[in-house]
Amino acid sequence: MEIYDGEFIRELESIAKRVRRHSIRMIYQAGSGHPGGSLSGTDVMVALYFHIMKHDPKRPDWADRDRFVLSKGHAAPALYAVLAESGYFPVEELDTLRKMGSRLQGHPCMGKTPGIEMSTGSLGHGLAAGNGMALAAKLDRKLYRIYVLLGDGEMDVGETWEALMLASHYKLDNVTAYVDRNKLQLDGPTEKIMSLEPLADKWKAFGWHVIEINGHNMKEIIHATNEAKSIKGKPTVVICHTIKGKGVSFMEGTLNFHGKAPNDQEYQQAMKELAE
Ligand SMILES: Cc1ncc(C[n+]2csc(CCOP(=O)(O)OP(=O)(O)O)c2C)c(N)n1
Repeated sequence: MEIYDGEFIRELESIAKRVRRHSIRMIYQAGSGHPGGSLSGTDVMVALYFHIMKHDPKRPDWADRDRFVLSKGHAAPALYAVLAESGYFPVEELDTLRKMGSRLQGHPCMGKTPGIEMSTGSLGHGLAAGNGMALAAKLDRKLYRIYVLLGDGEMDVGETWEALMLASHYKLDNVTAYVDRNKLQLDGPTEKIMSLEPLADKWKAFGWHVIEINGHNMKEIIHATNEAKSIKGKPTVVICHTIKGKGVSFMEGTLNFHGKAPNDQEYQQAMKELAE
């Protein structure tokens, strides 16, 4: 049975391209930001907001909505672009990224920006926050689900491992974590700075159901999430193999654009590559 063929997947891919263009334009105009991790996490966020999640941009505080936490908060441009494309606020507002008085600060701020569920940016807290939301859902007998996107470098933060233990201890099967496994962090490869492998075995040992996918393949993201929804009694992690800077040739697989805006020439080239 293949219900995700053709048009539907192409539409998601086209939204993802648009989101990538927004991210690059926003960072270029702001003169600062994190292109690499925004581009690698884009496809998961697009699949979540444009297919998987139950949410209503007109009612960001709807009690039964699914919740998304961008634990790797520096990828905020991609999340803002996804929220704007969904209808949480005008697309034109994206051009105010990192400006004084803007609702779109360098890292997500709850209560300030419609659709932002948790303030993040200081790495390591997102999964713990998502666990809290998931426990609340269980206590209130609500069916909403929690989705959390983590960076792989972010997993160096100890609090993440406490959150892994807590989620399985409390059988939080309403939590799905995604690890943006682009194998690069701020200033080097993850395996050189603080090796994570065997990463899947570690999540398993902490009591999680583990799925590994190509994190740029919409079908795989959707199938993995459907599998996660069917798993009872334990949380699921989807380890998403990705490419830092995905979609812009000279940003792909490099540390150079972890936290640096493109210059004029790089911006023109990137937009050319991301054109429809
Ligand atoms: C607690 C904390 N320490 C350091 C930083 C600075 N910082 C921002 S992004 C980053 C690297 C994160 O790597 P990863 O999670 O792999 O991000 P990605 O490659 O997906 O962008 C660091 C160290 C931070 N934001 N928070």
